[in-house]
Amino acid sequence: MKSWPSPSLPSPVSTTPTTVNAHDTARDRVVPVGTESGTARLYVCGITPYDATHMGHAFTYVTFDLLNRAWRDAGLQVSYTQNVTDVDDPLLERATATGVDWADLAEEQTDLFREDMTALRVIPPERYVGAVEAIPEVGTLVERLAKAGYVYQVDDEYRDWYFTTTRAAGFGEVSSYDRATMLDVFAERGGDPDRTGKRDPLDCLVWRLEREGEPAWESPLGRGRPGWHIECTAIALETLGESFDVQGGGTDLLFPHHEMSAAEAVAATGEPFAKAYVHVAMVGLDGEKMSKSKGNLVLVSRLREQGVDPMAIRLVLLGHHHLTEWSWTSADLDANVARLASWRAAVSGATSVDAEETVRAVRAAVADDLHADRALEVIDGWAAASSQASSDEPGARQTVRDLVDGLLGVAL
Ligand code: 5CA
Ligand code: ZN
Repeated sequence: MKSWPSPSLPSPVSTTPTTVNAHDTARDRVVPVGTESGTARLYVCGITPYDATHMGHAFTYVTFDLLNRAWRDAGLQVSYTQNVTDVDDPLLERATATGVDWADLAEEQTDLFREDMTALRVIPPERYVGAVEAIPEVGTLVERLAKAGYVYQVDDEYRDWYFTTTRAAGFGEVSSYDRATMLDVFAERGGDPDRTGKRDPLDCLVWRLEREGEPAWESPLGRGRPGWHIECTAIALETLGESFDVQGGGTDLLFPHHEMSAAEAVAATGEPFAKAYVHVAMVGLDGEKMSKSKGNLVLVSRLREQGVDPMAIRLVLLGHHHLTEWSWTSADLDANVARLASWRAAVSGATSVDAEETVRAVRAAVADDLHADRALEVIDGWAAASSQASSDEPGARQTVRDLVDGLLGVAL
C-alpha cells in the first residue's frame, strides 16, 4: 500500500444524527448512503499517473472528500480505498513518447497528485493501492471467475484473458444503457469491441499476456499485466468486501468501467458490488472536457506555483454541484479569492451574529446530495451579517471556523 500522510482530521461532529444522501446513478435518484452507525465503506477510482492533477480530477476528489467529511460529521467511521492505475496503456504510451521509464513517471506523478490533494486539504484514503501491487489479488479473482466459467482466453496470436461481461447477473443495471449505446461508448473509452477471438464484442480484458517491450508479471494466467476494470474490482473486494456503500468516480467512468467492474464482482461473489454509484460531472475548459489526452488542462500544481491560495481553488470546486457540468474560468477563481477573504475577515473580525442556524443549514445542504454550493451561500450570508453586526456573539466566530474547517475542509 502506498503511503499518504494524514493531515488534521475534521473536528465538528453533529450532535443530532444526520443521514447523508447522494444521487445514485443506478437508481437515478437521491438515496441515503452509508450506514446508520458504524463504518461507511467508500471506493473512489484513482488517477492514472501520467500527467499532473487538473481541475477535473480535483473536482472528483474534493466531491468525495465532502462525502467522507459528511459521514465523519454524522458520527460514522469511514473506510476509504482509492486505487492508482500505475500500469496501463496510456501511462506506457506517454512514457514511451517522452523517453522516460514508465515506473518513474508513475511514481513522480503520484507524488505530485498527493501533494496537490494535501494542499486542497483532501483527507487521504485509509488505503491507497497501486495496480502493480494488486497483481496477486487480480490473479486470484480471475482464477475464481475462471472456475465459475466467466473467463476465457481469446483464440488469437496473444491468448489474452477476457470476461464474459454480458453473462453476469445484473449487467447493465449501473448505467442502464442499451446495447447499441454500450457498443459505441465501449469503443470510445478504451474498449476493444473488434478484438479477434472474443465471444461477445462487450467482453472485457482481464489479463493481457506479455508483449515485447511491455512490463509483465508472473501469474497463474501466464506472464502479463492486469486489465483495467478487474484492477478496481480486485482492490475494492479485497479491501472493502462485498456490497460496500459507495463506488465513486467521474461520469466518464460510468460505462464501461463501473459497469464492468460491478459485473465482475457479481459474477465472482453473487453479491452486488456497491450499494450506490455516485458520479461527478465533467469539468471543462472553453466548452470541452478537460482531459490529459486533449491537453486542455488547468493544473492544481501550476496555480499553486503562481501563488493562488489552495483554499480559493477548493472554494471554486465546492461552488459547483457534482451533478452539473461546468467550465473552469478565471472569473470564478477571482470571485472565490474574494469570498475566502470575506470569510477570513468575518471569523477574525470584532463583531458576529449567532451561528446556530448557519450550522444547521450548512449540514443540511451537504447531507442533501453534497450541495456544498448552497452551503457556501449560507456562510456568505453569515459573513455579511457578521461584518455589519453591532456586537459579537460569543463563540459564533469559532463555531463557523470549525464548521468550515471540518465539514467543508476550508482552513480560514
Ligand atoms: N485510473 C482511472 C480510474 S480507475 C482513471 O480514470 N484515471 S484518470 O486519471 O483518468 O481520472 C481520475 C479521476 O478523475 C476519475 O475518477 C475520473 O472520472 C475523474 N476525471 C477525469 N477527468 C475529469 C473531468 N474533466 N472532470 C471531472 N472528473 C474527471
Ligand atoms: Zn477504477
